[in-house]
Amino acid sequence: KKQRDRKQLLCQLKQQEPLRTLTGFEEPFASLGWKKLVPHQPLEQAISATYRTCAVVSSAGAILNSSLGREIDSHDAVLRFNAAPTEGYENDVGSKTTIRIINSQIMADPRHRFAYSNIYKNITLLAWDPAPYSGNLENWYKKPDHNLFTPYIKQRRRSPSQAFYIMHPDFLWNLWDFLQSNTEENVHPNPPSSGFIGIILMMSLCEKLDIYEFIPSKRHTTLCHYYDHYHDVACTLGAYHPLFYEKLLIRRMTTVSLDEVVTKGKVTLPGFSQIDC
Ligand code: NCC
Repeated sequence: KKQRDRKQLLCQLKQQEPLRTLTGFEEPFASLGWKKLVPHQPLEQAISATYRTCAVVSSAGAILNSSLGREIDSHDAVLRFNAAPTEGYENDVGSKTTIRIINSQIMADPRHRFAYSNIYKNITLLAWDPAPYSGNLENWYKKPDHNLFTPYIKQRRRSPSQAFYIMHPDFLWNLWDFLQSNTEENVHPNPPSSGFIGIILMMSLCEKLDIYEFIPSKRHTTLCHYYDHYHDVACTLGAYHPLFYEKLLIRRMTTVSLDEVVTKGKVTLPGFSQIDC
């Protein structure tokens, strides 16, 4: 079977169902009063205009000593993940954060101090939780992987003007389908990583995105995160998440020179608005 080429992959992505967050109009959320709880404007509209340039900053240990901070901050919007800090790491990762994608562990585990930490304030937040494939929302609401619903309600009440969304699980599984439909091997049935979700999110919000240290550079290391001391190669290659396949697929969609990937750890993708199919 012939593999899709770069252009075909980009078009397949652009033409699949667009980004979807919970609106509060779906059950059981509607009956629970979520129509008033969820921000009125959907995420795509809350962001006033499309960004021209965006940076996606992976949390990999390999970004240490990259001195990419200034370049990252020069983008119109910067996406970061989970508990990844900027303070103390500005030279390598920059200091600007526009959007943060958080998994439900961040909201459910008190050690992350979700309600208190400044890294979750004054930015757009998008949370996700691995609902079962094609599971219905009622079952997910009763039994999320980590309870993100209660902290979401609290945060919405505390800070109603903050743009804070929950990813619709169908969107996650569409991404998984995209991954599997372009991978020869069987992809294990776990949702894609926050990194992959973030790249696709930014393709719908930005004209051009630069992705840092998602495809490992020559600085690659077993150090899991640039901000802690834990070593595990699974952080880069994946265990629970199909991260290895995600990286192969993103690499196939980019045009950047080998030198840029290897020395900088940067690859570039066009936003959906720039792709003609
Ligand atoms: O590690 P994590 O991801 O927060 O990293 C964010 C994204 O950066 C990319 N990454 C990270 C480290 C690395 N060495 N290489 C990378 O390419 C990945 O794309 C990753 O998604 C997650 O995806 O949400 C994840 O979250 C952590 C953890 O829950 C949070 O950091 C909060 O502590 C997961 N780790 C565990 O559950 C132990 C991780 O599997 C995935």
